[in-house]
Amino acid sequence: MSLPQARVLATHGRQCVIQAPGGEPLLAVTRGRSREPVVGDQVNFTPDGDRQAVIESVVTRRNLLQRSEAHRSKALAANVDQLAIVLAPEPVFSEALVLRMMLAAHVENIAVAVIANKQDLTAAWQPLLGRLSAMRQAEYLVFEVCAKHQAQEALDQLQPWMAGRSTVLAGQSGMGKSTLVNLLVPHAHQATQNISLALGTGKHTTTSAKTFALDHAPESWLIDTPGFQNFGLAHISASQGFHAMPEYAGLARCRFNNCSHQTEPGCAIRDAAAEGKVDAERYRLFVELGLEG
Ligand SMILES: Nc1nc2c(ncn2[C@@H]2O[C@H](COP(=O)(O)OP(=O)(O)OP(=O)(O)O)[C@@H](O)[C@H]2O)c(=O)[nH]1
Ligand SMILES: [Mg+2]
Ligand SMILES: [Zn+2]
Repeated sequence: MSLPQARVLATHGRQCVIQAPGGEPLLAVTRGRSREPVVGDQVNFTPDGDRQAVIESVVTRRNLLQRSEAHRSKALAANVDQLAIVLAPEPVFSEALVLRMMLAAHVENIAVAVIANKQDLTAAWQPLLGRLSAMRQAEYLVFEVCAKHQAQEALDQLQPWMAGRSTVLAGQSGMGKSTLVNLLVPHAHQATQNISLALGTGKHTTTSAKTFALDHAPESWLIDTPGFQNFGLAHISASQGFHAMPEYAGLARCRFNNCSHQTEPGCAIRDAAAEGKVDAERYRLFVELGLEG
């Protein structure tokens, strides 16, 4: 007999909220030594009384968006179609972190778009435009929105892109991820916070990943995640990283196979950056990652 399947909407340690197609959310615990579920996982479960369930197993994942330090990895979400990296001119965003998220997605075959938010901060917006154009040149889809004051314009841009897909919103704290969720999912009621408050206490307003169904199209899911200050890529090798930079795909090979793309003669990336064929800042950030192997 096959067990019913459900989607993991949220996790709190070994406790999860799961939902079977057409069903109500259930509070679930994992049995024994089964793999720890991640938001976005499909799990097989046994119903257990009113609104409760036991997770028996986790279905093999199509992909896993994660960050990792040498001895520790942190899963963000599984079975993801696309990652929306949310950035804004305030608080200051780090393009190094943006690049790290991009690579973590690419190596798992997760499509990436950038949502540049807080377009109303006009003075700070201007300097951002050059970077957005560099991202577009690298073939990223870039949305420019003002989630707070231009709701309909933001919805018009984002809803078609999110239709029928599972989208993770990720980015530093205070960029406006939860504000976007509240826009796209009117019943979400995700807490959002004043920037000075959030930074003053060093706290993130959103503390764990949570999935919402988008009503405007079937099979559309949105996952809000907590902000972060670092995003380790210990699980990504130098060569995987190279192949995860879309703008490097058409370049000639470097003279040396093990080129670190820094000082070696005949480095195809450095030459392309010097000639303006690829963005020099993204090249600098890529080398700075120091990926090995
Ligand atoms: N000026 C302006 N402020 C905005 C905009 N969108 C969001 N904000 C504000 O930015 C602050 C942070 O927004 P959140 O949605 O809580 O940010 P978050 O990315 O979810 O932050 P964490 O949960 O900590 O990761 C809030 O005070 C929002 O009101 C916008 O378009 N313009
Ligand atoms: Mg949030
Ligand atoms: Zn090179």
